[in-house]
Amino acid sequence: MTHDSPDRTPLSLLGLGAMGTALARAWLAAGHPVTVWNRTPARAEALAAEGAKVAGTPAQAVAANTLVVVCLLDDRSVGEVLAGTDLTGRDLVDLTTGTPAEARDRAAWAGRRGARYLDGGIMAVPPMIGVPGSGGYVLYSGSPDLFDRYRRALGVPAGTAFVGADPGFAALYDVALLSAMYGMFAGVTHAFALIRQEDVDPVAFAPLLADWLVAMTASVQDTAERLRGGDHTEGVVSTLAMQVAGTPTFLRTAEQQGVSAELLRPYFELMRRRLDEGGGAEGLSGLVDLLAR
Ligand code: FVH
Repeated sequence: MTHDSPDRTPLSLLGLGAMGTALARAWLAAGHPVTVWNRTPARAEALAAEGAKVAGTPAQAVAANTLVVVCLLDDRSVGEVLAGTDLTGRDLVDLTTGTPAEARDRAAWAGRRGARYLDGGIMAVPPMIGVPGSGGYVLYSGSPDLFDRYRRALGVPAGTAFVGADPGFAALYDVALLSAMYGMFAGVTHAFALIRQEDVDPVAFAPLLADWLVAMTASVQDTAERLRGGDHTEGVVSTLAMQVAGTPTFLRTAEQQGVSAELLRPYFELMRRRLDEGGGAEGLSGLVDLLAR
């Protein structure tokens, strides 16, 4: 295959939930021969009409192609679905969300069955799949050879980012990114709750909130630099002592607005603990070490 020729690597895809279906559609649209299997066969019907071959069993799907992609509910369902299949010589790409430990175990499990393994963490929702410029991408870790071999095919549904030979890293990065997202969602929930008791239009408030969050993202890089350098006081402008002193205002405001502080309180308690341990001159990066003990 030359660099310019289209990549039409045939593949099998097991799991046709919302994400699996979107993946199958993207590969079919790009001209890849796709064999699909799903526990509930009806979910394969529309794809068959779009050109997919439908396998009757997981074993048949695995036998059909060297490249085997699974996108199932969880790691347990991956084990169940692949249990009766012959993975010898197969290149297994697992796009099912799981923990780093599950990914490492699954990689070893696949290796004992004669397969090479690449784990994937999908940073996209189904409508972003197969849409150039959507911003969606998939984190990959595990066999670098496998990633290089299938780089172009894997790049069809979404962008790709290889994050290391340790098969657990894609899941680690995936969960780390999503955990940060939930922290942001928690803050957004509290902010909207605060204004909800008043005559404030949430739609008018939203751009202020979104812009503020974007402005604050600079703190991510600052935190990373301090973690790498090992000095949590380096270049700190807003000290932990100053920030802890301000927390009663946040709690009193919540109380006055009739809003539960249950989302804020755990973070404030962590800040207080670090301050009590002598971290008053630090920024918030010191909380990472406190949490990671
Ligand atoms: N959808 C999303 O927004 C997120 C985006 C980020 C990545 N996640 C992960 O992707 C995996 C698949 O997600 P999904 O959206 O396709 O999930 P569902 O629509 O719920 O489909 C689940 C499929 O798994 C099959 N399945 C479940 N349990 C079993 C089992 N024991 N044996 C065989 N198959 C099983 C299910 O089959 P069926 O119910 O249609 O028969 C679906 O094919 C997932 O890890 C997300 O966390 C998606």
